[in-house]
Amino acid sequence: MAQPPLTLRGISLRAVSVPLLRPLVTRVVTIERAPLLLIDLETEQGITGRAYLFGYLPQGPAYMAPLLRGIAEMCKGEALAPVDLFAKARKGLTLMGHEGLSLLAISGFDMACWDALAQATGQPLAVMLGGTTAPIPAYNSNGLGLKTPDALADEALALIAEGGFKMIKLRLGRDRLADDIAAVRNVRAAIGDDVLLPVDFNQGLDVEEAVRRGRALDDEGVYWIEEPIVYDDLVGNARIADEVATPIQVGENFYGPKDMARSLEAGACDWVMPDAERIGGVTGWLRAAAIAEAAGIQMSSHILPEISAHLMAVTPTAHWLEYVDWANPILAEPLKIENGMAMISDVPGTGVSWNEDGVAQYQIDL
Ligand code: SMN
Ligand code: MG
Repeated sequence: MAQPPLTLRGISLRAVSVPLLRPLVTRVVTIERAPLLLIDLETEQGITGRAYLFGYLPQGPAYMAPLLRGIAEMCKGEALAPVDLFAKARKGLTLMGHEGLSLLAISGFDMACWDALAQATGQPLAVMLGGTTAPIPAYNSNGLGLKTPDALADEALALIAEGGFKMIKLRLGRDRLADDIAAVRNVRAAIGDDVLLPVDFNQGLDVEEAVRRGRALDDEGVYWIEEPIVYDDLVGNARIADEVATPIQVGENFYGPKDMARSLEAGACDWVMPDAERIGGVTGWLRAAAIAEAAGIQMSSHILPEISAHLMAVTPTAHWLEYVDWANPILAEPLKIENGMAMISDVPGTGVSWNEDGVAQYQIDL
């Protein structure tokens, strides 16, 4: 029996808190720093797989670290076959539950495993998975938070100019609908008709208000309406998708491919945008991509742009990569953007490796 080329030795973890160039001001939370958990997965053969997890809360990395250590301990000495180790880690955590933090930790472990395996084959992950490193359409999702509507126009133009982007995302959910509409109109007046403008409510509305605001936005030419209400109200989301003409976009809170299947079954969205860190890493993403293909639904990505670019390269219904620059200060080779396209580098693996000076500057206790 042919064996996978690598054996798991262990993992080491560090945490950083990186200041955002443009804070993310949303309806539900303001994020000024990116708390990241950096994973180095060591193998007996000397190859190190790397991935990072976005922690959401300042204490997020510390919540996830013990689970990751436990998974590594469980799989120590095993052949590095990511699909098998994914199943083993899930099984090992069954009594705690497969979703929530368990799945974030499994996803991080899985991403680092695939990175190591792709490095061992000498190929970029996208190529190892059977795709190419052709450029991936990306939108600039930095900034454009809940500022006063007047302050948004200059920022929108700067975001487009940064990488020749053809799409930028605006956060909505001000107290008054009229102020949200003013924000959309100010940005649209600045960027012209050719740049796509999706909006994100970050789960901030109730169903009635989402239908009211969604219908008002139907006349404003927004590209999609993201997470209008709490992510797990499928019935509510289905009503909104029914009553609002603009495509409803959800998925950053899908805990595994099954959540995507349930959401599509319920008619709770028009498009999907899973997050590699919640959908189950590379292993979960590939399964979700098959579900989106079977349903004929466009699939975008949520944050983690470096690994997501490789995944979008093998996603049959690939739509838009979400670009954020949050990890750039701690990455040796940040993802490059040219003419609004993410350029996948030709280095073996996912291309994620650390800028040790940046890590030292922003490291926090774990
Ligand atoms: C978002 C919110 C909070 C953290 C990361 C990203 C946002 C998005 O919903 O889709 O960009
Ligand atoms: Mg969102």
